[in-house]
Amino acid sequence: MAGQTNHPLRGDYSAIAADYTVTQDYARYTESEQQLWKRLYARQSALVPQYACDEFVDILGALNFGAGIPHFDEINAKLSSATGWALVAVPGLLPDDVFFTHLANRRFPVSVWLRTLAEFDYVVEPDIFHDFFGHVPLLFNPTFADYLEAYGVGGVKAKGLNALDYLARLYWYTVEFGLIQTPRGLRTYGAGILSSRGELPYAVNSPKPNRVAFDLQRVMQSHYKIDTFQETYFVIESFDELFLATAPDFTPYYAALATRDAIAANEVLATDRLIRV
Ligand code: HBI
Ligand code: FE
Repeated sequence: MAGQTNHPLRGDYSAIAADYTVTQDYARYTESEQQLWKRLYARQSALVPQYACDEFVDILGALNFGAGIPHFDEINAKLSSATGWALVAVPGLLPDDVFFTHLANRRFPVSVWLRTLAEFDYVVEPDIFHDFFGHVPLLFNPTFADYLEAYGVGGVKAKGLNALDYLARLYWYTVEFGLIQTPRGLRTYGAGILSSRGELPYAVNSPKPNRVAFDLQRVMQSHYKIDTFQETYFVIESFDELFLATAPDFTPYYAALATRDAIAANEVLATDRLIRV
C-alpha cells in the first residue's frame, strides 16, 4: 500500500535500519494507550467467535494478549517454535519491495504506533492493533504461514515483472479481506475484517456484497476500494486451497492478465460462482 498513498506517512521513519525495522521501545506507550488497547481488544475479541474462522479464534484465545499492548519479544518466543515466523517492529507502511522481502523471509512487519481514541472505529494506515489483532494469530497456522511466505517470494519476483498491482489485489482479497467456508458456515480470516467492528458482521452476514468463489486470476484482475466496506469478497474452501493456488510460478498468469481489462470492485461476471448467505 505504500506505493498507493499520496499523503505523508503517519509513522516516525527517522530511526529505521536498512530493512526499515525499528525497536519497539515499549516504555513509550502511555497509560491511556494501554487503556485504549484493552478497549479495542475487548470489543473485537467478544465479536470474533461469531465471525472468524476457528483457527483464528482458537489461537487468539491461547495468546491472550488483551491485558495491554503486547511485547513483540514475548510473542516471538511462541511464534518461532510454532511456525518459524517472527514479528519485526516497523514505523508503518513499507515500500512494497521491503515488505515483500520481510514476508519472503518469514518476518511479519508490525507497526509500533497505536491509533488515537478518535480513530477507535477506523484508521487508514495499519497500526499496532490492526497488525497484531488482525494478522498475528494466523501466523501460528502452518498452512497460512506457508502461504504468506510464498506470497512474499512471489512479490519479490513480481517487482521485476511489473506485476505488483496483481499481487496487491491478491493480498487485499485474501490476507486482508478473505472469507472461508467452514462447517459452521461462512467465516473470515482477513485481517482488515477481523480488526474492524463494522465490517465483521457486514462481510460475513450482509446480503449486500458479492461473495465469489476464489479464483486466482479473477482476484488478480479485480480492483478494490480502500475507503469503504468491500463490494466483493472472495471465498476459499481451505487454507490448503489458497496455498496450492499460489504455489505455481505466476509469470504466465501475468502475461495472460496483461491482455485483459481489470474488473470493477462491484462487478459480477457470468463465470463467477456466487456464494449466498
Ligand atoms: N507495509 N507495514 C506494511 N504493511 C502492509 O500491509 C503493507 C506494507 N507495504 C506494502 C503493502 N502492504 C502492500 O503493497 C501489499 O499490497 C503487499
Ligand atoms: Fe493488514
